[in-house]
Amino acid sequence: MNADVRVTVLAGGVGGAKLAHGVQRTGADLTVVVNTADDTRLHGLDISPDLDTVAYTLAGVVNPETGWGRADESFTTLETLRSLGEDAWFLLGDKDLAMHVARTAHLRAGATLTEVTARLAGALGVRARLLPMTDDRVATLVDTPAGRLDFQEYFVARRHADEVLGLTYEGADDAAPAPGVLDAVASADVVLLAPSNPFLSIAPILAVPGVRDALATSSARRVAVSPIVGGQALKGPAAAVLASLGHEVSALGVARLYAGLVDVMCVDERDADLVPAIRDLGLEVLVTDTIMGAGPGRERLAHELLESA
Ligand code: FO1
Repeated sequence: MNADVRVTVLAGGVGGAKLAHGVQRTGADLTVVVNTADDTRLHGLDISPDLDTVAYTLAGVVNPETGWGRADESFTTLETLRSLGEDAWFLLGDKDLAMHVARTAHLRAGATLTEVTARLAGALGVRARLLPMTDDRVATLVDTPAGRLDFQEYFVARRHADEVLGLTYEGADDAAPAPGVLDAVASADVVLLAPSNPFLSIAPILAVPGVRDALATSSARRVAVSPIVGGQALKGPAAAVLASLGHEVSALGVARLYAGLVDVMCVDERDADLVPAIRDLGLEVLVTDTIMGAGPGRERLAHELLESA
């Protein structure tokens, strides 16, 4: 019904995937620009967790309990790796491993991440454009009291329990936006900043040279959805990271980060009291139920965001 409305979603993992799924269900012409600074290499394989989370979600094959990985998964290969003495701490299912094997093979043969992503997402049946933020290597490094950690070491191996003292998006300054990314931000009708972690998911995308400017000067209506509801993160360490980096843990704290980059801040009904302060930042505010459950809830939120735009 909205096939002529071009919507670009800036997304990290699970929250970004759910919102993109909602937009897909509205029938809009969807492009998703995905964080790749969580990417890692394990067992010799190139793993792009956020790209895969979005692809699996849009294809309808994601594990509904975790929001990442595949549904109806088995772990025979991982268990066998462990029996061979390998340190297999990152849960890679057998079906999921096939994705990493194929990605790694194509990258080693000289394909770009953009090309491999289009090919694999297409094979899964995804019709939306799925774009990595860059084809270059960018890595989020997390400074903690235990030292500097690779992202997945911080996030999965140590269960994001360490205090975050600082973040570095290594390689970002020298990275180029992937083909299509700047155009998707500059010339969409609507750009949505998903309720993903502002520092761990959205900031790495904005750190790729050109992306922040493209968003700031885009002709699109730009709407950000707060990942903080009632002072708590919807998922993961967003609240802890905001607090430890000195930001207010609220939708207002998130709005301060995005002021100047978006037109509209979408906050949950529980945060309606923050509306005047967010308006004072020069932002319009959409107040609604931002909790996305399964498909219908995602589509409802996407409809409201597109209507407000
Ligand atoms: N998250 C976890 O908490 N534990 C895991 O073992 C894990 C494995 C995993 C494998 C493939 C994949 O695509 C994602 C995976 N995730 C896992 C999620 C992922 O590491 C994070 O949610 C994102 O990087 C943060 O956006």
